[in-house]
Amino acid sequence: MLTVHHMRVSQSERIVWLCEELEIKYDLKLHNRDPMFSPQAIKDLYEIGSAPVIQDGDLTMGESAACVEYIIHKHGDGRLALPPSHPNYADYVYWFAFSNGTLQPAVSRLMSIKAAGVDSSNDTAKRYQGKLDLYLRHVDGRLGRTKEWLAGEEFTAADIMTVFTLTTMRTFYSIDLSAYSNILAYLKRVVQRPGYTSYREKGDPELPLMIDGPAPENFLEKLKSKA
Ligand SMILES: N[C@@H](CCC(=O)N[C@@H](CS)C(=O)NCC(=O)O)C(=O)O
Repeated sequence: MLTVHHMRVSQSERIVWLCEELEIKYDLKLHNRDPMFSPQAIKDLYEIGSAPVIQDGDLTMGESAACVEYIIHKHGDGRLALPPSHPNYADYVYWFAFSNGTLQPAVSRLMSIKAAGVDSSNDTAKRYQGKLDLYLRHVDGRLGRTKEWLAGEEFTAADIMTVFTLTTMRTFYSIDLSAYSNILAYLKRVVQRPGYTSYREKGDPELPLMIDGPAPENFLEKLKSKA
C-alpha cells in the first residue's frame, strides 16, 4: 500500500491532490509543522527532512517531482502525464520542470532574503522580485493562450506541480496576483476540480483558498498561535 506523508500547509499538498485526482488507494498520514519546520517524524523518515515523503513497500522517497512521477507510473497507469507521442508532450515536460526548477525557487529565494532582514528596496531583492514578476507573466501568458491548463487542453501533473506556488506558497511570501487575470481564471478552474476539493477536505481543511488577486493573509501566523 502506498503511504503519503503530508505536512499540513506545505508542498506535499501536491501528492495528496495527485492521489485524489488519480483516485488510487493510499494511506494518508498527516503531520503538523513543529512549529514551523518539519516535525521529527518526517526527519526520521527522510534524511533531508522535507515534505513530501512517500513510502511504498521498501521504498521511502521525498522530492515532490519524483513522488509525482513515481506515483503516476507505478500506481496511475501513466495518467496525468503526457506520453512522447502526444502533440503537447514538450509543453507538459517544460511546465512540469518549470514549476520546481524556476517558479518555486524564485519565491523561496525572496522569502529567504526577507527572512534575513533584507529590505525590498535592496538591489538584489529588486532583481529577484523582477525575476518573479517575469516568471508570473510567463505563466499568465501561457494560460492566456491555452485558456485551459498549462500543457494545453488536458489537465496534467504540470498543473499539480505548479498550483502550490500560486496559492499556498503565498502564505510564506506575500504575492499579489491581481495583475495576472489568466492565472486567476485558472485558479478558479482548479478549485472546481473534485480531486482538489477532496485533497483539501482530507489534507488541509482549515486552509483558506488562496485564489484571489490580493495577497492572502498570513495563515502561518494563525498556525503558530495554535501550536
Ligand atoms: N524540492 C522539495 C522541497 C521540499 C520542501 O522544502 N518542503 C518544505 C515544505 S513546503 C519543508 O519540508 N520544509 C520544512 C523543513 O525543511 O524542515 C520538494 O519539492 O519536495
